Amino acid sequence: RGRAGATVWLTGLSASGKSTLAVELERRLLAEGIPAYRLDGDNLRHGLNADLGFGPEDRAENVRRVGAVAQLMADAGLVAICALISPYRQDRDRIRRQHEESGIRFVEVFVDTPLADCEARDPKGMYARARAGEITGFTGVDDPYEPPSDPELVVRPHDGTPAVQAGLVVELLRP
Ligand code: GGZ
Repeated sequence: RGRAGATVWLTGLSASGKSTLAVELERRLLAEGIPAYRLDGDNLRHGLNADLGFGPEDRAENVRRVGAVAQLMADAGLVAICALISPYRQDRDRIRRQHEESGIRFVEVFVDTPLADCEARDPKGMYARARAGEITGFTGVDDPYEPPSDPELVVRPHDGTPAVQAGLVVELLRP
C-alpha cells in the first residue's frame, strides 16, 4: 500500500463552522502535497444525496453513503474531509467501525460551537425559520444532536481561527 489515506469526519450543528474548517483543512493539506478532497453534506444533497430529506432514516442514509464514499477515497490514499451535521452517534460509530475493520484511519472532530452561537450566526436564516415553525425537525431546535462520546479532537470557537483549528487536525494526521 502506498500513501496512507484517512477520513476526517467533522460533526456539529448547522452553522457550527464545519464547512469553513473543512475548506481550510483541505487547503493546508494540498499545500503540503497531501491529496485531500472535501465531502460537504450541504453540497452533496444537491447531487449524490438529492433524493434524501431530513427524517432520521434519510439522515442515516446520507451519513452512510458519505461514509462509504469517504472510505473508498481514503483507501485510494486521499484524506477525505467530511462535513455533515451527522447528528446521530450510532450512524457515526458505524462508519468508524467500518473504517477500523478495513484498517483505515478515522478521525472524528467535534465542532463544538454552542447552539446559541450557531443561532446568532444563522447565515441562511434557517434557525429563525425553524423557531418560527416554518421548518420542522431542525437539528438543535426540534431534532436531537448527539455529541460524540470519544472524538479524536474537539474544537471550540475560542480555540482560535479556522486556520489554527485546521493546524490541530493536520498535526493529528501526521503518521
Ligand atoms: C438540519 C437542515 C435541515 C434540518 C435543511 N436540520 O447549515 P446548512 O443548512 O447550510 O447545512 C445544513 C444542511 C445539513 O445537511 P447535512 O447533510 O449535513 O445533515 S445531516 O448530516 O443531518 O444529514 C442546513 C440544511 O441542510 N438543513 N433542513 N431539518 N439542517
